[in-house]
This record gives sequence, structure tokens and C-alpha cells, in this order.
Amino acid sequence: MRPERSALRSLLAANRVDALLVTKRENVRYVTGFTGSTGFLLLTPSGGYFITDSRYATQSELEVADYRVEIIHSGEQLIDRVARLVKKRDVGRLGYEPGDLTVGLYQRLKRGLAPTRLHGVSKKGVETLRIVKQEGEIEALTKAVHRAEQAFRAIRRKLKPGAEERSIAVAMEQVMRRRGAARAAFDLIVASGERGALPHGIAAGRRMKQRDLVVVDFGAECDGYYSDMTRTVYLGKRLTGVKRKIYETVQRAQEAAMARVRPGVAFREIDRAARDTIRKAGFGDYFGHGTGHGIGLEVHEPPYVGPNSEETVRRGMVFTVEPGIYLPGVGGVRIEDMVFVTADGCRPLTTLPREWQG
Ligand SMILES: [Mn+2]
Repeated sequence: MRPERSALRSLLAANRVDALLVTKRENVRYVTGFTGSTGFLLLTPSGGYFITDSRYATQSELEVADYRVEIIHSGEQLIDRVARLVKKRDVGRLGYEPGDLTVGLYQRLKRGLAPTRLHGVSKKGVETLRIVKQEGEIEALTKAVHRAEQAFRAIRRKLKPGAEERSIAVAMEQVMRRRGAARAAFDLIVASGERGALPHGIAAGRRMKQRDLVVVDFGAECDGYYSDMTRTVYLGKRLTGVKRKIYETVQRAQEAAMARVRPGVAFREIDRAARDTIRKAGFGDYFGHGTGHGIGLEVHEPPYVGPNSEETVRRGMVFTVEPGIYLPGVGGVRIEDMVFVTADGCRPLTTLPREWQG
């Protein structure tokens, strides 16, 4: 699953740096395979160094095959070793990740490295490589989807009047872990009744009532990769009135967005397909978030499916399509699936039915 050496060299060239300090955990994992929490990668055109502390000495020997492992001494900081390694080499311009490196570490690095120039790599960072998934990554994502879906199926019949949101969330997480997921992907959302109008209403102590719409937003982590999906269930025999209207509108918005997905299409257009459907139904003011986001080693990562996105769909990308309508005092509906871009369209990774009966 590691990126090609040539792709990494191109990354350095595109940023016009002689070396790149990778500190963001997911990026370090993506490039090196290291699954621990503490470790920096100093990437150079010919390879580079993986710097960690003694707790990870054995693990890094096992996981990090392509880089020279440097273990810091006690009392030494990772960033000091980075500075020493950079000084030993001919680095005129060193790239760093401004979205991840703390101001404190940046200042310490700058002091230790003068006259090497530091260059923040944001738009052309390791994330640009992660955006198109490789086969092994699709396998991990699919596994994460299945574990989460198993959890939803297991609790589906427990969604009924009297059930407590938090108990449902706990039960779901338990199923995921028992089936082999490392953990839930995030604080699971079980938002019933008027709480459903909070797009990120983390499960609380509310008990569900007859005729509630219940938004369940859930996901699992498997082998470092995440899943993220949402189903909305109605606790009643017949869905009528405004609740029916918002449910069917969200369904149509999602279908319209998914139908637009194919290589070469602008993400803005996919967002517009969903947004127009909702606006034309009269609920434009009640859909405040983007239509979707990439997912992989992070729950939210590029590409973003929103009105301001400048990205274009490419084969091999994986992202969510998740329009929603949130009516204060009434409740919310969101339907979220993960799709994988094929040569001429997309294939959902999620398999749960999209009906309000669940
Ligand atoms: Mn999502």
C-alpha cells in the first residue's frame, strides 16, 4: 500500500524542496507503514529517515522497511534529531506541514536550522497522493464499511420508542469491536426527534418517541482506515407530512448527486446536484453542510464535495455523499453512503438499504 518512490520524488520536486519533514501521523503512516503514535519522517530524494523514540524501536524495525530508523536518546526531542540530520545533508530548502507542525516545534526547528529555508507544504502535500486509493486501501475501507454495517443491522430492531440514544451508540460500538474493528470511527451520532436537527448531535440521554425520525451516523476503524455512513429511521407505521417530504427530498438529492459521479466531473457539480434538489423542494435554508468528503486514513480528508471545491473526480477516489435536511423543532434526515469512483461512474461501498424503514 506504500506510495511509489517516484511519486514521492515528484512531490519534493513539485514543492521545490530538497527534503520534506512529514509530521502528520496519517501521512507518516501512509508513506512508511508505521502504525505507532510518535514518529517523524524526513523524506529525501533518495529515501530518508524515520525518527522515533525507544518505545518504538522494535515496532519501527518491523514496520518501516524503506527508511533508515533513528532512535532519539532520552532527553532529546524528535525535532532536534531532525535538525541534526538536515544539517548533515545539503538541504537549502526544507518542506514542512503547516497544518500539523505546532508553532513551538516550527520555531525550534527554525532556530536549529538557519540558514536552511523552511517552506510550508499545504496544497501539494502527502494528502495529494492519498486522494486516489490503491487496491489494498479499498480492501481496508470495505472491511471498515462491513463492520459498521453489521453494527447497524444488530441494533436496527432496538430503535423504538423508549430506547435511549446513548445505549444504542454503546451497543453499536460493542458490535464493531467484537467483530474485529479497532474502534468506532468517531463519537457515534444517534440523534432522535428534534435532536435530529443538530447535524452532529452526539448520542445523549434522550429516549426515543413514537413518530421520531432517528439519525444514526456511524463508522468503524479497520487497519487504520475509516468508514462513515448515515441512516435515518422513522419510528412509526406511516411516514407522512413534512417528515415524509424531507425524507424523500434527501433521498432524491442523494440519488441526483451520485448519478453525477464519474471521472472528470467537478466536485462542485456533484454538490450542486444535491443542493438544487433540496432548494427546489423549498428546504434550501436547512442544508448547511457540504455534500460529502473523502475518507481513508482520516474520517474527513480531501477531496471535499462542496460548492467551493476546486477538485475534479478521478478514478479510485473514495468519498461520502451525504445530503441532509434539518428542521428545528421537527427533526432531521441525512442519508450518507461511501462511493468508489470507477472508470465510468461510481460504485457504493455501503450496502444498507436507504429506506426509512431501515
Ligand atoms: Mn460523513
